[in-house]
Amino acid sequence: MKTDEDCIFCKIVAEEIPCFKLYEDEDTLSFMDINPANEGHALVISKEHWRNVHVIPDELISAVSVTAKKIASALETRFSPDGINLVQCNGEGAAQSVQHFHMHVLPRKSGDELKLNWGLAAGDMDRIQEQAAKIASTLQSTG
Ligand code: DGP
Repeated sequence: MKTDEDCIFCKIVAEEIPCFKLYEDEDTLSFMDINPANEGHALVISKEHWRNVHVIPDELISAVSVTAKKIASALETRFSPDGINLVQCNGEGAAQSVQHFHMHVLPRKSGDELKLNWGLAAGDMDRIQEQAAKIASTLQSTG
């Protein structure tokens, strides 16, 4: 499998650093974002290291999309947000900060005025862990 030893997401895939895991299958992994733009902000990544949309193989971007749909459904069931964005950033001008293909699953509140460049503020880890447990249990009960 293609990996990059300097990549933080490859280290999460290799379990060298921890994450609040929501779901995994052969090709994808989903976990909570530790710099959440909103409550319940989750990430879906390809396990293989591909930098962006321009290079990731079709079957892996498809697999990431299917997992993102699954996570979005669990967020919808558990938290009933006012909306959900799927966001995927490529390149400096698009505010891509981690150079490993990933999709953001972003619950929205009406009027939150979330901007695409939402910044990287540290989240409350206890709160993120609590949300992760709720989402993971919803995923288990809904398949
Ligand atoms: P982007 O800026 O689109 O490349 O998104 C990268 C996201 O990854 C950003 O919202 C913060 C998040 N992130 C960065 N480092 C870590 C980490 O070590 N663990 C987790 N769970 N998320 C991370």
